[in-house]
Amino acid sequence: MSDNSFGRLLRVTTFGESHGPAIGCVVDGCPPGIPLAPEDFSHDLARRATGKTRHTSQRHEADEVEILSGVFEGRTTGTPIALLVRNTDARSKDYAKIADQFRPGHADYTYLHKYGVRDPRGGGRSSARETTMRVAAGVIARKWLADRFGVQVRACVSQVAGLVPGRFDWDAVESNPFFWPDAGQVAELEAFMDALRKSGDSAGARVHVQALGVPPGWGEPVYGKLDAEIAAAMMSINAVKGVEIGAGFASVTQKGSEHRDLMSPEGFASNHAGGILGGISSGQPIDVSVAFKPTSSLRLPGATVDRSGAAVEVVTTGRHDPCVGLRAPPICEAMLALVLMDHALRHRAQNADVPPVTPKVPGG
Ligand code: EPS
Repeated sequence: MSDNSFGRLLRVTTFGESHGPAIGCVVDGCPPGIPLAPEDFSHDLARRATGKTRHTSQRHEADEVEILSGVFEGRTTGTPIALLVRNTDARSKDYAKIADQFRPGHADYTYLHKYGVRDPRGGGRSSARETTMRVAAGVIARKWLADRFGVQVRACVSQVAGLVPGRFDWDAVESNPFFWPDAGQVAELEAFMDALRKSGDSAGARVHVQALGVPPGWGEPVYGKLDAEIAAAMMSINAVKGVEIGAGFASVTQKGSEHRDLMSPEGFASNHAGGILGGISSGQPIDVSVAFKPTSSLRLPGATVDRSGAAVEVVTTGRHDPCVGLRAPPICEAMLALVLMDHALRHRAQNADVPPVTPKVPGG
């Protein structure tokens, strides 16, 4: 396994398994002088955590971050920042029965083909537990982006199965357990999730993640396009099956006259580009939409094979998310922030001396 790192100038490496002693990350390339304390991580880690409501996995982790290196007297030193979170509530016996079976739709099957060995406890490295460390690393990027550029990154759940918000209010998002932008639909979502959980099945979801205040110019043509690296970052999150930037697949049926975002000295008239033109940020909000598949660990019996190739029926018990996308907004925010910080540093390295040559069209 060699690709456990991402980013060029801001390089993040994560390690650890769901039922190992701990998970962790190393954030290398972070500029010095950023105030950083263990409590800075608490808010975003709690937003992502299991066990906060009945609608997620009931595993209860403390998710306390230990800063092992890279910080002295409360500030980053420019050396690698190592963060550790100990696993405190793993229940490996839940996995004993299926240790030699492959859950249909799960990475069990491909991990074993690839490595010839796998850690079946809690899905090992393929568990969504790993996303804890992405969120922790993302806290550093969010701080730096906000402090240096006023960039804000936010996300909401914009679809669960067939349910879509009746209205879109960012102020509602953090006040309900679904990161849902329509407070009037929370009761309906609760009823949906309760019925789903009782049925033993799972549902997919869509997450909308947005960055505000990104200046024009970030992104590296041709093979380091900002949208390409955002898409790769989102696709690296467990259970992600699709990513759209701006109008995304709706671009297929739009006419050019409809898709182009008209410009005037007052601003852009629309944002079908999702804030990225030619792989470079335009100064408009960066809009990304991410599709999460329905969780594959189901207590509903399903046909599969075991390690010897024999047909068996698999039943997965234990503490699983009926809709893993419900915990994904902080993960998508973190990945977007990390990609943006990496690109801000890359842009600074090459182009810090480029003077302003044309007025900025207000991005909105
Ligand atoms: C997960 C299955 C469950 C979740 C886990 C993700 O793990 P376990 O069966 O080991 O309790 O609880 O999520 C987390 C622990 C977390 O922190 O996100 C999976 O299969 O991906």
